[in-house]
Amino acid sequence: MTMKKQTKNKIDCFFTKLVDSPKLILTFGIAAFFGSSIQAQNPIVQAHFAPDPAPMVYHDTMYVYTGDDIPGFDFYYMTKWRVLSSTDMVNWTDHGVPITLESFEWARDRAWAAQCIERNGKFYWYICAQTVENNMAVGVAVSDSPTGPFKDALGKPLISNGSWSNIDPTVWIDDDGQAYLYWGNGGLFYVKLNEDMVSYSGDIESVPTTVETFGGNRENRKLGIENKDMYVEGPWFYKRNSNYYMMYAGMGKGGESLSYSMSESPVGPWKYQGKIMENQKTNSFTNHGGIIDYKGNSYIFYHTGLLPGGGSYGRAACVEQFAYNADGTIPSVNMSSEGPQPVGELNPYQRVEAETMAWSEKCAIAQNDQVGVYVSDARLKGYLKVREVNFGNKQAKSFSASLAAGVDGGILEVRLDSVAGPLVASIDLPRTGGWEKFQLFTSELTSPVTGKHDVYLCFNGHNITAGRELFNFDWWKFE
Ligand code: FUB
Repeated sequence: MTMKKQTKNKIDCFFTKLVDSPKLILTFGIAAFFGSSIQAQNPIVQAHFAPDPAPMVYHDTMYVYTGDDIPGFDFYYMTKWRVLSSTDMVNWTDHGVPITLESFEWARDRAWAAQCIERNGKFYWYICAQTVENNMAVGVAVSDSPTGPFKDALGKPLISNGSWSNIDPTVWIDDDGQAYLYWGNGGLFYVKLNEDMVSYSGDIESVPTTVETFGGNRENRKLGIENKDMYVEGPWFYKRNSNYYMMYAGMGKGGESLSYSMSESPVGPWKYQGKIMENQKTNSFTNHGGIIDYKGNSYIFYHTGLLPGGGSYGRAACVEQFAYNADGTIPSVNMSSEGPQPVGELNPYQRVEAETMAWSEKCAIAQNDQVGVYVSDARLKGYLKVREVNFGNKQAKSFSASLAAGVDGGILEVRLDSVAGPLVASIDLPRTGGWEKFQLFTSELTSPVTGKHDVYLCFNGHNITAGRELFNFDWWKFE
């Protein structure tokens, strides 16, 4: 792992030089990638960092399990894991932080990549973290719900053998019911999980990462063998039709690519297929992805360091739609700011959590025991954009929102189709008795609303300085 850190830092520096200087290029790169943030859809969450996205589909909903980067440190300093969900692939609901390092008594640091899977109505979230013995281990938390609460299933790691390679678990249950857990940095390993999903049978198997199987490995590089790729870390194991796939972080020019291998069996032999996603000047050395089908489409999740304030240690989840080739191979996929097309609509006549949004600026996400997750720290000129809101022909006449403000002066404005679009409702907030004392406020609409719109919930205020917190926001609905 020391080697990993050194290697990463070395290449990070190279990459940073390549991309960061002159600063203009980076600014241009980010602007070009995001386009105008009004149009942008990637990264899927902007209120915080969310690296190492691991998708899971359950009951018609796409869930994405991520880490949480804390930029400002010279390493992957991470302390918690997050969950998001979507039913339309453009609006994402933030479910906050169901587990942290404290959830695992044996864990000390480095809350790194993880993946969750459902079996018999229980959800198993495989995580990796640094142990008190100072190596990396894989653990598992269990819950009755995809969003928690989760609890350490074992009170000790599931995979722990003193190695620094024990990171990035990925799990798949095969058609015959046999579950496989793969993981590994520098090398690729697997065990056969027992039906309880929290124990395994047999030995830990090591998978050869040759030029033929995974495009090569670190040893090839050390020997000076010319490779275009190699297995680095971040495996993502799954089966589709009769093919088994292993996507992983490979090595691109100046940073990690997403590469893949295929096999006719869950345990290999693997055949290297090439790169799906080259490192495309994402301002992050790593890439870490997941692939999944949802509502008849195929999606690849990955991360970049392009969110303002981000970088190699401030990464955020993105997603693209793609189609498999007829023979089951995966085409090369480009990163975009637009992301996928919507595959659903949002009903404004039901309670909509404020933390369900397609894009946000100048706000954060918080949670407490009373209301759960909510949008916090709304600041002047910030907003939430909610896409594909279908008012139908009912002629919505009023708008209600649950808001909290420790001091008055904040205004919540509801606009249609852009931050400068028609103002349809406005709530002038008094003090509610505290920043977590939520109250319901209602505003009549300036004119009835029908049809499909993007709704902008804009943060305004009376004579307020830009940095001041305006209000916290729990949920909204039209009537
Ligand atoms: O997020 C920390 C580590 O960086 C992950 O475990 C790796 O896959 C890489 O993304």
